Amino acid sequence: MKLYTTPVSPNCRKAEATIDHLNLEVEIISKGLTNGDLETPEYLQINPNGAVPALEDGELKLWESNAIVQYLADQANAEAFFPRDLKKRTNIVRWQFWGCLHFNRAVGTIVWETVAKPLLQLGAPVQAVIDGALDNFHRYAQVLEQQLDHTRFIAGDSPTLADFSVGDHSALVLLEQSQVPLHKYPNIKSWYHRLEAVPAWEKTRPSW
Ligand SMILES: N[C@@H](CCC(=O)N[C@@H](CS)C(=O)NCC(=O)O)C(=O)O
Repeated sequence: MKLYTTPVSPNCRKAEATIDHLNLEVEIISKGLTNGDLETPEYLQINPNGAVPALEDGELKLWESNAIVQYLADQANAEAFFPRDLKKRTNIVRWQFWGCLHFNRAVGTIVWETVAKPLLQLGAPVQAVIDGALDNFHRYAQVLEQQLDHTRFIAGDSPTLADFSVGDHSALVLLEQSQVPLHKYPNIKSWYHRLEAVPAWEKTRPSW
């Protein structure tokens, strides 16, 4: 298998950490985000969206990071990480959808403005965009905060795909300049730190 990634991308970290966590043999191919690498005809054959991550396994060309990590977990028969039991699995998938559509979208917008844009020299943060995303962040953070009242990770006391998916922005969020108001959500803050201490997650921490 081959995984196409780029440094500092939360979606790519999620896939790389899953590979490491499950001890899978996958060739990692690094692509530039802004140098045209993702727009070549060859790469668009792999991911017509011109985005990373993308996975190749023989004839299969798979894009969308949550689909990729589910595929990887099933390759590894990772019962604790992505159970085949329908109720347990659906719970995890539910959090992945929720992250993608709600929580991570809010978090991603905030850290894009406050961290990624300055880092990539793509212009100054736009406060109105940050404020709009903060409204959504508060709405959905309450849900996660409550979920983490009694468990160390989202779906229980050990990490699952739910944590790798919902927590994929951890490194950016935990930077002081991120402006993500974690002081109001102590469970989420502790959970982000707990996730950062999972060996596979630690190993894939971006270097700035
Ligand atoms: N929903 C997609 C998002 C993929 C995505 O937007 N990746 C970013 C890097 S985090 C990217 O490749 N951006 C380049 C671009 O959109 O031009 C996923 O989960 O894989």
